Amino acid sequence: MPMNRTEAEAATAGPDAGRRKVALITGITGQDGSYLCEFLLNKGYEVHGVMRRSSVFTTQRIEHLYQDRHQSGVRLRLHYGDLLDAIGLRRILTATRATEVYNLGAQSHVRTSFDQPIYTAEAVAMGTLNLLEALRDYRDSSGDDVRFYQASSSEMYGKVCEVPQNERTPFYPRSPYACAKVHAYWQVVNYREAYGLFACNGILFNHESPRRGETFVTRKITRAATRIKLGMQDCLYLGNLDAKRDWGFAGDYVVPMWLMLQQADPDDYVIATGETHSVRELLDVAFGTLDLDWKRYVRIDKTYLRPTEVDILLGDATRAHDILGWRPTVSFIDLVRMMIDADMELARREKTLVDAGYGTLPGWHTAESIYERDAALSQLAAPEFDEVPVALGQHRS
Ligand code: NAP
Ligand code: F7E
Repeated sequence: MPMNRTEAEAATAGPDAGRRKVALITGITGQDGSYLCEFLLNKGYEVHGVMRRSSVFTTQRIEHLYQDRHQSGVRLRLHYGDLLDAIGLRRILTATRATEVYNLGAQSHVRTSFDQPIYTAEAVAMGTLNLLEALRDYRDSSGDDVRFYQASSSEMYGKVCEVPQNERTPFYPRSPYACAKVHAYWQVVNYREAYGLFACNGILFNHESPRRGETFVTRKITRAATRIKLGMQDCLYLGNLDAKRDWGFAGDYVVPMWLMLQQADPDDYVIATGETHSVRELLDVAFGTLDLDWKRYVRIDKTYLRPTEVDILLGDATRAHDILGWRPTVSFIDLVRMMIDADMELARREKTLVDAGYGTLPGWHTAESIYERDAALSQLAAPEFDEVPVALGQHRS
């Protein structure tokens, strides 16, 4: 009978209590990477992050955790690398001697994956394979025990075969992103079965936070609603308002990533809240919190429709409850309010600077930001998508 470990038990007991605690995170600059990094540092881990070289800073989400490497006792270190560079990943493994590897790096935007299918497949599918190969080689040559977490996605269920979805529900991917995630999922299972790698898939349903990228629908809505409230934006363009998602809080969802790697045996787990809500309901809560009627401000732009849509996602996380002892702590309404509060603070700062004639700080959105950038994007993308036989209300198959 395998021993199951909840968070409290895993932190204090068990045969692996004396293991070195060194984590390597790809995608550390992303939403989940930042929460996971925080969580692991609090657990006493030495954390190494893989980040891509960029001409601008991409470390805003981990700025509060960063320590200058010249200080003593530094436990967070960043390494330049890319999932497309297998040899670079192999070198980072040797240099860090990581005991747990969390693969969160990805081109993670579903709509964008229709514009960049090959790049998305390279980063998501081949990137995961590159990392698995680097890991297998590292383990075999060093003899060190390494555990691997893969950021799998509820998008793999796509045109869902059943509601709710659990670990046994068949996949039916509906985007280049989802197809690439299915490939990565099965590579992880195969490395576990073929090479005995301790490798787990976390099949995570949508999770959001104030750190969510601003082009995902939750953050796009909370950013716009707060800016509209302060008179800094006058409308919001969206796509399919009927889609339903099982939205949870990202801070909650990094806990089971770690828990999966503390179990006696590797396995795959669905992580979800067990509630689903439409984009319309999201609009009701977000704008309602600010005493605004979203119907006055929201317009439909078909650029944001997808050639193939995922209509409904609803997860059944019974296995994670029973085996990992994990449950979400933040409700849908509290999540949206948390994001509204954080974005209201951002909008107020933005407005203060604009009113004082200073524009905004670097990296912040100015008056010609989300609204006009999205409008510009839609002009670029519209002709291509005109040819796709989807229209509002007709895109469901
Ligand atoms: P995110 O905010 O978009 O972050 C993605 C991260 O991946 C960023 O740090 C990005 O770096 C990095 N990255 C992109 N391409 C890379 C490459 N070629 N090599 C190395 N790093 C690369 O995504 P997230 O919401 O934190 O999600 C984390 C992971 O969970 C992703 O794999 C996503 O597909 C998956 N997932 C997310 C959800 C969700 O609801 N959030 C649900 C299920 C699964 P830059 O900062 O340089 O762009
Ligand atoms: O869309 C609809 C859209 O882009 C949610 C990623 O983290 O979760 C995420 O993928 C829904 C879709 O997330 C707009 O059509 C309407 O039905 O916020 P999203 P996603 O596609 O569910 C999964 C689990 C992942 O793994 C992914 O990495 O909202 N929607 N209007 C819109 N979506 C966007 N982005 N923008 C709109 O204007």
